[in-house]
Amino acid sequence: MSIRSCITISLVEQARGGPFVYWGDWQAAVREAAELGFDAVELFLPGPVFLDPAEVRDVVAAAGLQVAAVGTGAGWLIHRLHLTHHDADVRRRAEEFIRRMIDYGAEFGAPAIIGSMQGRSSPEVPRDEAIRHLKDALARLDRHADTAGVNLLYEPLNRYETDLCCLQSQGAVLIERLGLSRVRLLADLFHMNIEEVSIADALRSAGQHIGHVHFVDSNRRAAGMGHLDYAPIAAALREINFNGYASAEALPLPTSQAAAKATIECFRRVFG
Ligand code: LER
Ligand code: MN
Repeated sequence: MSIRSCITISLVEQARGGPFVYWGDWQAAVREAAELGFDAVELFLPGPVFLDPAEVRDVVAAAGLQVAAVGTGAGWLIHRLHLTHHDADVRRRAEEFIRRMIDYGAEFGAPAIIGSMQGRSSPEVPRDEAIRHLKDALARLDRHADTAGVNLLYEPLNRYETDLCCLQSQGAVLIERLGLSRVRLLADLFHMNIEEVSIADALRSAGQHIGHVHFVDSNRRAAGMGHLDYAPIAAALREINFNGYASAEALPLPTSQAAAKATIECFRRVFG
């Protein structure tokens, strides 16, 4: 198993207070992540035209790191777009935003993440209809990702953020029923701690569908700062031969630096 470490950097002001370790000065964050020994960074950007991909590639490569993934949640946070909205034009623009983020990530060979952009049911869109919209969009985005030569990460979220897929098994069913070739599951340990009967069993069952892990603790603080037991989680990831990134999507508490340091120490303890 060659599981690699990664840490999040957010440049989305509207997401302040959210679970991202580094904020603001992304170049300093990349350098600090490299000094601490991380393998990669995950970028949460306002959109696809915010940072020149060539500059990102240079700065990240100079630090000896990779871009592991790019988030798309700004489409929701800034533009109020999502894939299951009652307005067809909003759904169309949500898909277009994700398509452009897929292309942006492809500049680094990195998958885009669909988390909050999946949306949820509403009085106008009952859950079965919302699921239909989600399936249709995922099928088209899967083809787009394939053309761009990258995977696409789909993230089941906890019940307070979506009612579409809250379990890894529900995400796996979507992938299998639709025959998606590029979509992989994002296993966020914070959401899983709320929803799964057993985090380790859920990882084992989803198996090869898992493409990325949000490595975080029960309280959404850095790994090691809550009460998750990582030994069975690491054992399950080893069993399924997971060889992607464990990415710290965690609150910057007590500081970004302390959260980053705690994460890499926990990563080494658990996976080293
Ligand atoms: C994004 O990765 C995530 O975990 C969500 O909670 C964002 O809404
Ligand atoms: Mn997450």
